[in-house]
Amino acid sequence: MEKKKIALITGVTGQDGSYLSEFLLGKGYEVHGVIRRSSVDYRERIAHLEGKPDFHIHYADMGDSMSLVKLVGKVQPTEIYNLAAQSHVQVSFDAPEFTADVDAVGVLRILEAVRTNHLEHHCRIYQASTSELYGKVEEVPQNELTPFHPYSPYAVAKLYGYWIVKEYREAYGMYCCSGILFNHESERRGETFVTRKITLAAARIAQGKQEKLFLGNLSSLRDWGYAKDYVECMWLILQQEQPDDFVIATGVQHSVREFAYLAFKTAGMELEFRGEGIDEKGVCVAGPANLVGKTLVEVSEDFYRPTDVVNLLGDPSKAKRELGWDPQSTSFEQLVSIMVKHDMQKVAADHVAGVMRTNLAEYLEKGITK
Ligand code: NAP
Ligand code: G4F
Repeated sequence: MEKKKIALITGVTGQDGSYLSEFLLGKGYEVHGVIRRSSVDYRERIAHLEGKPDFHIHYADMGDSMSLVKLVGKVQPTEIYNLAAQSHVQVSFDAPEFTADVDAVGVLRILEAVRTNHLEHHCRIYQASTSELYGKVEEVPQNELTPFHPYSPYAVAKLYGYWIVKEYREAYGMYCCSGILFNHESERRGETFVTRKITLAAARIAQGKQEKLFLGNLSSLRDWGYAKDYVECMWLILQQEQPDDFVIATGVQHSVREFAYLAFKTAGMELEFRGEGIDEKGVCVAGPANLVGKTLVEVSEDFYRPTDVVNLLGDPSKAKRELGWDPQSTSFEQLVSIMVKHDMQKVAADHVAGVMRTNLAEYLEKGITK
């Protein structure tokens, strides 16, 4: 009988960690997730998995080598998916040292935990690399050979992660790979990333629980895919004969403005964008009578970054060819629709906690939440 595959997932409470756990459980894996100790247990995304016989969670921290060494020794994983990170680009400007510790040195800690436990030839490692590595892009679209030009403390930290994985592959013959993933979103996306911030705001505004949405650079371009589709690639990358790095993207690009337009339209409000730069506004031109003529989207300097990555478009040809992965299985329009429909229901169900939500909306409006 084939030995059961054992996956260790760091960042299991995150968007990708939760989808990947579901995916691997479906494939018959024993799944072990790493959570960090906090005074409030935030496990909303994996609550439905707890109690399943093949799903286990453990405390450890990417900043604490000892916890990682002990955990890898205890679990004896056959595959590690290193998804844990301080993953917010704007936050990395406020907390660059923490970001470097978790997103750069954290990767090294995982690799060394595997070596310390003498698992380097038994355990395959997936590293969550990112399109942010291309940063101030040197060509469009970006593929596996495009030069990197990181453009935030987050991207610089992730660049170390990318290179240390490559180094351990060559120096020690380890099976470790990077997935260079472009932005992927979902109804589980953190609420301060631009897509989720927009879909939640559109839902709240449609239901009279928020007046306005403040955003930063509306012209920024992204290649947005659906997170549920992308976790399959993480797994496929570790099933190849030889370890290698892959760009995972849809190959389709849209602006933040286009995302907002479609999200508001899906929630029943048509926007017309007027003005430019910091003065640009999204005015409601069709929809509920009480909203027509109102400015629902404004630009705030609070959401501009000291340096911003503005032109990401991935070329997924290699993943398509070698992994047999379909980058178009969820279209941009379907993604926006999934997120808006989910958030319309969530906001409607949240009315019990209405006061709390209204306060959150005020925070969002005043620009406190990035
Ligand atoms: P996410 O939702 O922000 O999840 C990040 C996870 O990392 C959370 O589980 C978080 O735990 C955990 N974490 C943070 N610091 C930690 C620490 N010191 N020790 C242990 N765990 C820690 O991110 P995501 O969107 O799922 O992304 C997953 C990975 O892919 C990240 O590495 C991200 O940088 C990378 N990536 C994401 C995208 C994207 O578009 N989503 C694209 C390319 C690359 P808490 O719940 O306790 O905070
Ligand atoms: O949604 P974002 O914060 O995502 P960003 O910076 O692209 O990072 C995400 O994707 C990366 C992959 O490329 C991951 F590595 C990373 O972990 C994370 O998951 O911002 C997208 C764009 C930016 O250009 C930003 O300036 O949207 C622009 N934007 C405009 N207004 C805004 C806002 N971003 C945020 N978060 N909030 C705004 O109000």
